[in-house]
Amino acid sequence: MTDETKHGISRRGLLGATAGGVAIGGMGLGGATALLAGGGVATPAAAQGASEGASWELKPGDLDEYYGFWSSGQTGEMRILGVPSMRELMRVPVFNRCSATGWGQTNESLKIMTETMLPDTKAYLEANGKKVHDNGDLHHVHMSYTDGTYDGQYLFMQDKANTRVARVRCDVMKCDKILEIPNAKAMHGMRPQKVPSSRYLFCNGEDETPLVNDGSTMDDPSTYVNLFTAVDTETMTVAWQIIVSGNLDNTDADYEGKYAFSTSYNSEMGMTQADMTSAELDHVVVFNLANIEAGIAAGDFQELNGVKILDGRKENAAKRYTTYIPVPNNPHGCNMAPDKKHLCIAGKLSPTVTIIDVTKLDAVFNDGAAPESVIVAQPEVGLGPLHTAFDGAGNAFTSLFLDSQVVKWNIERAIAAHNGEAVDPIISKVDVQYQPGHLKTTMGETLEADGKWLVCLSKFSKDRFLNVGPLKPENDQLIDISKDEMVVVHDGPNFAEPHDAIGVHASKMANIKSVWDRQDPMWADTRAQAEADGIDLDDWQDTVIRDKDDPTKVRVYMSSQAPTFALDSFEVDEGDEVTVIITNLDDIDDLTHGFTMGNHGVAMEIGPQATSSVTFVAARPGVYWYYCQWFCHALHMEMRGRMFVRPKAA
Ligand code: CUK
Ligand code: CUA
Ligand code: CA
Repeated sequence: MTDETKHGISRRGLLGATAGGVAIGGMGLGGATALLAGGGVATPAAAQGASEGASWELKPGDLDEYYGFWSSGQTGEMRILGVPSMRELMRVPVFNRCSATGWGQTNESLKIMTETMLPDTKAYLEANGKKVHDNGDLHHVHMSYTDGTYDGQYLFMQDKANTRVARVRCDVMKCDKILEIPNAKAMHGMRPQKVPSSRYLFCNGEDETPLVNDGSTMDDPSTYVNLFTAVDTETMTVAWQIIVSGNLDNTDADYEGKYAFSTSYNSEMGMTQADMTSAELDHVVVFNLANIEAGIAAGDFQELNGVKILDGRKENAAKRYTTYIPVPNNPHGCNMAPDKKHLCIAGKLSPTVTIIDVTKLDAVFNDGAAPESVIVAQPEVGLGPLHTAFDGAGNAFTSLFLDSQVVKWNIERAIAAHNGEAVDPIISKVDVQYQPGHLKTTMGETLEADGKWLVCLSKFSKDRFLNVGPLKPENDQLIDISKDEMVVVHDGPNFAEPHDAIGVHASKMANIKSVWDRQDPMWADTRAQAEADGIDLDDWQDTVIRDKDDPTKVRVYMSSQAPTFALDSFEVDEGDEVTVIITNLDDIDDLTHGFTMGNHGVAMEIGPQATSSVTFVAARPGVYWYYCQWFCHALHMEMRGRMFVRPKAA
C-alpha cells in the first residue's frame, strides 16, 4: 500500500467517524467546531454515471446555453464559465492584480481602484509603499435586475477582505467602478434589489467594530456595531447605512421591492467562537425600505464620513426600520424563492431550513404582529445546511455541508408537514464531493428560474482529481435537476475559491461586444490628456511628448496594428517618468495586443479599438525591448521595439 492510499483511506474513515459521533441536536461548541473544521460523511460516490443525466457535453464549436458568472474568493477576480460545459471562458480581474491585462497597473484601472479610496486607506497604503491593495476576497457575484430578472447591464461583487464592492460592465466585461465602503467592515453578503430594478445594492458588514474606529475605544464590545449598507448602483456611491443588532452574514431581497433580509450568526455580539455559538437562536434582520427612506427624509440619521446612518437596532424598534425574526442557529444562507413568497434561511448549526412567508411582514411592521409569526415551516433537511436554490416549480435545493449532500425538497409540502399533514417534504438527496457551500440553479435567483441545472460549489475535492499537492482545487459539480432524482454529471476543478455563482441564460447577454467603442469612457482621462498634448486619439499620431510644466514627465503615444507598433523605438532620459499610451487600431474579433516593457515589471492588454496607458520610471540607462505579449499574428514575435534610456549627464 502506498502512503497516499493509506492516508486517503484513513482520512476518509476518520472523517466519517467524526461526523457520526456528534448528535444533531444540542450540538456543543466542541462538536460544532470540529465539524466545521472539516468533518462530514465522505460517503463513496453512489452509482451515478454521467450517462444517467442530461448531456452536458458540447461538440467542438457548440456554444453553451448559459453564462455562469463565478466568484473566485480570495483570488479576487470574477470568472465566466459556460454552463453546462463548465468550460472556463474568461477571468475578469476586479480586486486583484492581473499580470496579463495590467489590471492594478494601467492608469485606467488604477483610477477605478483608487477614486473612492478612503483617506486612511490611502495613507496606510502609502506607508507601505503601495498604491492599491493587491488582494480581494470576492464571494458573491450578482447581475442587475429589471422586473425580477436579469437585464444584462451590470454585474456586482463584493470584497470581504478590504470592504469594497465593484461593478462590472456586461458590454465589455470590465470593471468600471470600485467603491470602498466607509464605517462598515468586511463586506460579505451582497445582493441587488430585484424589483422594480436594481436601484440599490445591499451589502452586509460582517465584522463588528466601534463606529468611530480610531483607537479611542477598543476592547469594549458594547461600543461595537455592524452596518447594513445600501449602495446606489447608478452612481456607485453609498445611499445610506443602518446600524443593526448582531452581525450580518448573507442577504437577499424580495420580489416586491419592499424588503431586504440578512442573516446574523452573531446575535450574541460575542468576540470568541464560544460566545458566537452560545445562543440557541440568532436572527434574520428585515429591512423596511420605505420606512428607512422616510427616516432619512425626516432627518433621523447621523452623518459619518459623508454617509447618512440610521439606527435600526432592536431597541429602536419603534421606528419600524427593521424587525428581527428569531431563527436557529448561526444561520448562513438567505435565499428568496421565485414564488415571490418564501424566504429560506439555512440553519448551518441547526439541521433545518426556516421558511419565512414575506407576505406576512406587512402585518409585523404595520399591525404589531409578532416577528416569529412569519415563520411558516422549519423542515429538517440534513446536517449543516448552508444555502438554498430553486427550480421555479416549487422545489428547493439545499447544500448540506456536513452530510456532503444536496437535498431536494418541496416548499409547500414542508409547510403542510409543519401544519400537521403526514407528508415528507424531502424528495431526494444526492452525494456531492465534498462539503458543499453555495449551490446555484440556472436562472434560479430570478422569476425565470427554469430548473435545468444546478451547480454545487464543493469546498473539498479530496480524491476526485489527480493529486496536485497539499493545496487541492475546489470541485464545482454540475447536477442535472430536471427529474426528482438528481444526477451529478460533471466534476469541475477550480482554483481558490469560488463561493457563489449565477447561471444566466445566454439570451440575456445581448449587450456584449467583440470590439471596443473608440469613445469608450474607460480611457476618458487619457483622451483628455492627449487633447491637452495636441494629440487626436482618433486621427492617430505616433510621437513622444515632454510635459511642458514638468520636464521629467514623458508621454509616448503609439498605435498598434498587427503585427507592428507604430514606433520601432523611443528615447527617454534616465529618471524620466514615462507614460506609454497605446491605441489598438485593429477592429476585428480576437485582435488584442499587449505591451510589455522588458525588465520593468510593466505589461498591459490593449483590446481591439481600445486605448490603454501605463506609467513607470525609467530608472536605469540602457536599451530595453518592449514587445506584444498577446499572440496576434504570424509576425507576433517581431512585434517589438526598443526604449533607449539616455544616461544622466555626469
Ligand atoms: S459564502 Cu461567503 S463564506 Cu456561503 Cu455566500 Cu462562502
Ligand atoms: Cu500584437 Cu502580438
Ligand atoms: Ca450565534
